[in-house]
Amino acid sequence: MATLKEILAKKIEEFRPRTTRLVKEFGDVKIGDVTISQAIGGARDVKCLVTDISYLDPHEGIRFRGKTIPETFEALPKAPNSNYPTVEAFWFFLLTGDVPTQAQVDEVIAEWKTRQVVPSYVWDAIRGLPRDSHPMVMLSVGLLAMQRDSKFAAFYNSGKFNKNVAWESVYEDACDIVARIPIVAAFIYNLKYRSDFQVPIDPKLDMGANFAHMIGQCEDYKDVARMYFILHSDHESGNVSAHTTHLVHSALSDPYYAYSAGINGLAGPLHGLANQEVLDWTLKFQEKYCKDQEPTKELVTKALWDTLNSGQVVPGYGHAVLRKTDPRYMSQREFCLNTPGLKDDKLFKLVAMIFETAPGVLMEHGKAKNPWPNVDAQSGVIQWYYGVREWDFYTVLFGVGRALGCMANITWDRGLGYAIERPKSVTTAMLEKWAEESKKAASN
Ligand code: CMX
Repeated sequence: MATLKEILAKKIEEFRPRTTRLVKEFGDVKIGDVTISQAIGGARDVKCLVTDISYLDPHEGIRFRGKTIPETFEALPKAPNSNYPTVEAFWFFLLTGDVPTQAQVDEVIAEWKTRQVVPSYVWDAIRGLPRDSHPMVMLSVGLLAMQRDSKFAAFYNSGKFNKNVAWESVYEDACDIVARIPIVAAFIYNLKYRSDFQVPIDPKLDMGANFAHMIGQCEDYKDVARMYFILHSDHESGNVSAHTTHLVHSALSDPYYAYSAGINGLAGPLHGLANQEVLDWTLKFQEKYCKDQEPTKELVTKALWDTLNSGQVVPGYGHAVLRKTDPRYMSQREFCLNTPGLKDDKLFKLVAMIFETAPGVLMEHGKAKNPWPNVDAQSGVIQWYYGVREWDFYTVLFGVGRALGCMANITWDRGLGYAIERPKSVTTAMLEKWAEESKKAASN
């Protein structure tokens, strides 16, 4: 049986001529124009990134390797006694586009075990931070501390660096990072919230199950972890965490530098930190409005307007690309509705009420192009229900999942030899000149 790396090597070899031909023969073909509002407004919709790992359609939502979320869950081999695939099966699929056999999944699980040794100086680096540092700072520092192990950096410094095979050492780092990041995340959780009660990995368990085990969670949480990491893995290339990772790696900074930077972007409240903000908003709402009464749509409406009128965003709603409810939201909602206990949970019911109310309020407010919920509007309530109530940790969970997409993408970036990223900037005076010229041309 060919290993994952051998399968990947064959796929990259086969794929390369497609990229080379596009650049060589069709390099001048235009795929879009850039407007002044795109240049000033965060490059929204500018088509200048390429990935085949996932694609985000504004109306349909995400497809991983051509498959929707339900199709992905359906197609992949499942974890033992579970309706969900293992993260390892998903990793194989994300990297190659092939649905792995059970034997191939078992091989990835076994291989990750060999990579799960985190050097003790990583723990020292994290322990050296003030205990009230944000867990995303701890994750970013933990990743950077592991950089000493980078096989890509070692290859670059070996004097034998060769562009054609550079992807192989990125792949090695990528596998090390995805295998180790849940262990680092569990360490941070136990350090911060369980009085440094550290639990060793259980070599019998797959990644999701092992994460549940390490943070002292119940049997049912194993599926929560698997589902959560898969859903948060990838959202095409333009989001801040994926794009940052791609950008930093394009300078041939190794995967540790690149993903530590990606994590720093994920920590922004308009991106991954929104999951912590959603929980914070919802609990503050309960505290302020529902001490002596049950929540109602009228109270939720009032709280939403209070947020908007104070100039803040409603966390968990809106998206730069999506123009409908995020299927990652729906997938988690379905999980809640199918989980006895959770479907009748007070907080879940409140989140469902916000889902019924917020889009109307945002439409009336008239600013957000997409008034529908994104992934972050639903994820915290599941963690809360299972007892992971330290909501400043939620973005770390996002970061564990996002590692899969970012690492798969930069492995392919090197495989296809993507160039250092370097868009061109212009000055405001240039924009004003072009604006005047276009006005004149229109009036002639
Ligand atoms: N609440 C209030 N206002 C919102 C809003 C929301 N949820 N979503 C968008 N808007 C506002 C924007 O702030 C912007 O206002 P200004 O014109 O004053 O700058 C206006 O509506 C237009 O924005 P947009 O084009 O609809 O959205 P953007 O592409 O600029 O931003 C996003 C997208 C996600 C940052 C934005 O919708 C937002 O801030 N949402 C809340 C935070 C959040 O949930 N982020 C998580 C996204 C998913 C993820 O990455 O994890």
